[in-house]
Amino acid sequence: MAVAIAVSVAIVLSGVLLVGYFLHRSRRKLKEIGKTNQNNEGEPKEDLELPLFDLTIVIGATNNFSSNNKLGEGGFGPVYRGTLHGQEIAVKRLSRSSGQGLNEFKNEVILIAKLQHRNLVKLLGCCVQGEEKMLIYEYMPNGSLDSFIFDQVRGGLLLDWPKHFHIICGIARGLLYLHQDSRLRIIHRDLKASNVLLDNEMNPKISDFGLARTLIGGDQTAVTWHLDGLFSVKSDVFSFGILVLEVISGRKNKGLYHPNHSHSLIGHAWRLWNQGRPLELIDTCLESSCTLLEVLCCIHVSLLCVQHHPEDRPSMSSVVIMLGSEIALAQPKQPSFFMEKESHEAGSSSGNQSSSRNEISITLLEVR
Ligand SMILES: *[C@@H]1O[C@H](CO)[C@@H](O)[C@H](O)[C@H]1NC(C)=O
Ligand SMILES: *[C@@H]1O[C@H](CO)[C@@H](O)[C@H](O)[C@H]1NC(C)=O
Ligand SMILES: *[C@@H]1O[C@H](CO)[C@@H](O)[C@H](O)[C@H]1NC(C)=O
Ligand SMILES: CC(=O)N[C@H]1CO[C@H](CO)[C@@H](O)[C@@H]1O
Repeated sequence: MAVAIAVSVAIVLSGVLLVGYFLHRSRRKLKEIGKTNQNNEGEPKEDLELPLFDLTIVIGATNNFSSNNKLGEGGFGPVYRGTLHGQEIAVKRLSRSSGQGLNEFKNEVILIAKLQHRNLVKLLGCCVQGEEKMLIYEYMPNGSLDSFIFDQVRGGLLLDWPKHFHIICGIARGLLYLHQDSRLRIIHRDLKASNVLLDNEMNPKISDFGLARTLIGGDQTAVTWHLDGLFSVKSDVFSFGILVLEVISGRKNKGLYHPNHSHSLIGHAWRLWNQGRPLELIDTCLESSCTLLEVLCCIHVSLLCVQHHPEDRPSMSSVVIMLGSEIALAQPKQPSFFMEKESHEAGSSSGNQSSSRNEISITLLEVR
């Protein structure tokens, strides 16, 4: 009897002790997690609204902006690759000339950071210190679209037609989000192959949206808007049309196609369309993998997008619907050769991004 009582008391006691021990341990663990969250340098300081990174952290992440870490040179300044807590980042170091005040800059970045869509490059935060203004983005391991589509080997071997089509549809959805579905209304104004980045699964993500406001400020953007009526959502639709033609043909819009005709991809596509042989536009390395109905639909939609009169061009919501179904489409009217010259002289170039055109082709943003 005494033994039985002693044993059961011992069992109960050890049970209580065990529970107490585990409770204590998990409490301590929670505390530790809390501590690392608070103290870890490099963590964003104001994690609620705008992650603000310290300059020393960014310098550490990018090897003090070493040339080895440089990814490229955009119209707004150089872009560096970096590593922060094991996560890869891309740091856009904005040109110092922008006259934007600190608070305005931060406010704009807060707005832009709220734009989130799987076909937009994610803005992680910014770094402001002295003269320096930087934007910190998620890193896109597969670079920009132009390095694939204008390269026969990389484009044809690594990306078959289904992937090309996936990329076209993704860009359309990202643009639709900017134009209509986001809380802000954004006109990109510089959509081109080098501004479409690819993640590790080759999903397209639009970059450089919303930069105009962060650099120039809302008021001045509004002035640009009034002076230059050409820019509207329909000019983005136009750029999208060119981009689709480039993706299908693997050629740049500004290339030379025929000595006796318009020297552009649009002119080339328009001629082939009118001669009833649009499929000749397809990049030869895509021919074996392509679905003719999808390619035809893409060519048709792109010609609708580059029509001369902006009011004839479809909205991005129509474009997304047209790409996703087999509905009958309207016959495209004469494309705009003027616009094409105007806005794409320097466009779709991967090599020379420092040309002046990029610096003024900025993004328009209106608060709804
Ligand atoms: C980073 O580089 C700049 C100029 O290249 C230099 O002045 C500065 O001291 C460097 N900073 C660090 C932390 O190495
Ligand atoms: C271009 O036009 C010229 C004269 O009009 C003609 O002789 C030539 O064959 C044409 N070139 C092509 C490639 O059609
Ligand atoms: C890039 O464009 C600038 C200005 O248009 C020009 O001065 C420069 O030579 C170009 N660079 C290349 C590599 O084409
Ligand atoms: C086609 C291509 O280059 N794909 C690469 C994209 O990035 C991932 C991750 O870095 C690579 O594994 C793929 O090979």
